[in-house]
This record gives sequence, structure tokens and C-alpha cells, in this order.
Amino acid sequence: MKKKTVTSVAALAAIASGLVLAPTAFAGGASHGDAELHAMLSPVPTSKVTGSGTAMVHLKGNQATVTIKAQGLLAGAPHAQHFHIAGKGQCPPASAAKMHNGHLSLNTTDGLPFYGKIGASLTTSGDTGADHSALAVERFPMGASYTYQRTITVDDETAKELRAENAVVVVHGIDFNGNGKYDNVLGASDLDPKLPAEATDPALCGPLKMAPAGAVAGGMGGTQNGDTIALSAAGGLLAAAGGALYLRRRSSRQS
Ligand SMILES: [Cu+2]
Repeated sequence: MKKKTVTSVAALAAIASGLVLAPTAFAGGASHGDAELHAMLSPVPTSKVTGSGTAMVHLKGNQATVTIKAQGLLAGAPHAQHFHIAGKGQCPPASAAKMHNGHLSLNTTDGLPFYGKIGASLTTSGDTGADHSALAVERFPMGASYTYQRTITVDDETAKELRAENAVVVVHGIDFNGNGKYDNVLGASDLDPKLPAEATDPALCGPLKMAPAGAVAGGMGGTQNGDTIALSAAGGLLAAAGGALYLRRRSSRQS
């Protein structure tokens, strides 16, 4: 009996590994249709940020409906936020930090090799371009916690990078020394010498990945688990199981 159990487990593993391959190929072929992307936002290493967040993007052509929920940020301060593109589609590791004004920290430039350049500025109103609105501090969300939702038009390169899962959501603005405001503890900003580095250093970061097919209606989160994606994308047979797994993880994360 025991041997038979082992065989069954091996068979299941073989099936599961086959399922992992199929949706990967499928995702790679989607180039023009609607895309649903999710990201879990985590603190950037060395930032002293303890917050978190989620991002969801529904992309239809070049129209991106963006929902970002963030918490645990510096209160009473604006938080620049962008799609970063054309890097490695990753958030920077602690090893990317450098000494800034005598403190090991990670400024926006330090992270560029990982998350890439700005593709779109996720402002609350007006222009969303990478060039003119990257630091439009009066048009970014304010406060420790916020929910941002806006439909914007992204350029062709950003749309392509979103579909290629090579876009990263970065929320900026940290309080490295915990004094409740942006100051010059880390020197001047690498992006604008008129601003303190704390105002522009990356705080939260999350790579945008295609949402599990069965989880689109469920909303936020849950894209970092390859097995969840595999189960959901496998189609009718396993859709229910994938959805249950997704919801269970979702609720366990929130508790
Ligand atoms: Cu940014």
C-alpha cells in the first residue's frame, strides 16, 4: 500500500509539472488582448519602511486602469509612484544599497538596474508621462495609507513591458531616520537636488505579473505563487481548486 501511495504522488507531481509549462507558454503569447496584472508591494531593503501594499492593473490596448493600495508610509507626505520598465522586472536587493551621506541606503538610481526607468507617472490628475511628471509631488497620493485608482493612457513601450511582465510598481518617499518628515539625512535627491533624498528614495516595490486566470474577479494580490498560477490557468478541471487555493492564501495573508 505504501509503495502505491508513493507512485500516486509521483504521478501527481508529473502532472503538476506539465501544468506549469502550459500557462507559461500561453502567457508569453498574449500581446494585444486585455491583460490583468497584480503586484504585492514590499518594503525596499534598507529603506526602514515597514509598510506594504498591492497593485492591480487592467490593461486594454494602451489604457491602464490602475489600483494601488498602500499602507505604512510616512504620514502627511506625498508619495511619488511609477511604473518602472525595461529593467529586469525585479525589485532591488539589499546588495544594491550604497553609502549616501554616510548611511547605507538605496536611492532611486541604485535600483534602476533592477526595476528599470520610469514608464509612467501614476499621478492623481493631469499628465502621467515619465519625463514631466516623475516628481510632480503636488499630484501624487499623500499620507501613510491611501487607495489610488485611475485609468491612464500608457505609451507603447510601457504597454509592451506590462504585457511582458517586465514592469514594476515603485512607491517613493521614506523616513530613514524616523523623524516624521522628509529631511536631508541621506543628502539631496539623486533625481532633483532641490528635494531631500528621503522624498524620492524607493519605499515600496512590486513586480507586476499576470494574474491567475481564475482570480481576476477576486481582485487584489496573490501573484507570486507559481503553483497558484499553474492551477488557475489549467482550465476547467482545476479552476475550482485553484480559486480555493487563491482565496485561502489571500485570507491567510490578511489575518
Ligand atoms: Cu519611481
